[in-house]
Amino acid sequence: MKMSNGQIGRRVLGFAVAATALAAAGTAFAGTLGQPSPWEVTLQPSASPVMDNITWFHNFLLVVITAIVIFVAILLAIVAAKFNAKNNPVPSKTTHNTMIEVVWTIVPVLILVVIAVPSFRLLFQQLDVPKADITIKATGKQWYWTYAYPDNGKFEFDSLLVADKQPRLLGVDNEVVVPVNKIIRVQTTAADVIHSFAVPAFGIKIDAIPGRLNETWFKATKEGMYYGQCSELCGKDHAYMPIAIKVVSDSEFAAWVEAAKKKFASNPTATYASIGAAAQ
Ligand SMILES: [Cu+2]
Repeated sequence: MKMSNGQIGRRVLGFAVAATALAAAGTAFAGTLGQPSPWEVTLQPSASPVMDNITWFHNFLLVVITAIVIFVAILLAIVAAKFNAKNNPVPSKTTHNTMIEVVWTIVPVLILVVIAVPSFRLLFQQLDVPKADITIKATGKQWYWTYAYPDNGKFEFDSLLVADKQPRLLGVDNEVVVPVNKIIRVQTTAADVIHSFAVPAFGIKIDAIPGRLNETWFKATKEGMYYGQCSELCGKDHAYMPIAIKVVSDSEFAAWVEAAKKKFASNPTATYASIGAAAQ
């Protein structure tokens, strides 16, 4: 199919308008803390030091790749315009240029080093768990999560999707509750197949693997509700095992722990609590 210049112009204009609209929508709807928004194209707003750094690193890389893409596109345009068969009928026979070969080897290496330094720093921050104030254990099951609080009375409860609760497909019956500005260590495992514990606003995503105990951490810096989802294909209801974390003040957390100890004491699935009690 051959297009006229007018058609090409209109198509390019169409793409530009669509891209601008998408970017504008992204900026307009990027603001909901703790949950996704319609037409969101950016990362969710950050609520932890790790996510602050992930967001910074993402924006930094966006600048780097944009500069590289523009630079390469300009070079390609120059080559296509100046050195096509019509404009350059007698091509140069040059095969080597030491200077340019050194530059196009060294410069990409330097760019990679500049990217690697903050990248490794971020990896260490994510994987090197600081001294934790509270540990919670999340066990992935087909298709819900079970949470245990070994430091706060050893109770355990299941957290299941509630179909008509908002936000849609994220609301659960029993939310995880943690105090604000405290280091929370999250240990993950699974009872059946591999699941993955992910909460975008905290910048955490870690596999929950049967027979293994993985760990990660977060420090929520703002009170509120935060939602995540299982992020490892785990069967037919993979999309229906959300993660809901409520971040509250220290006193609210203490009150919740007291209530939860009673509420979940008779939980028939509370194997962790019963085994823990029997062992003592
Ligand atoms: Cu899962």
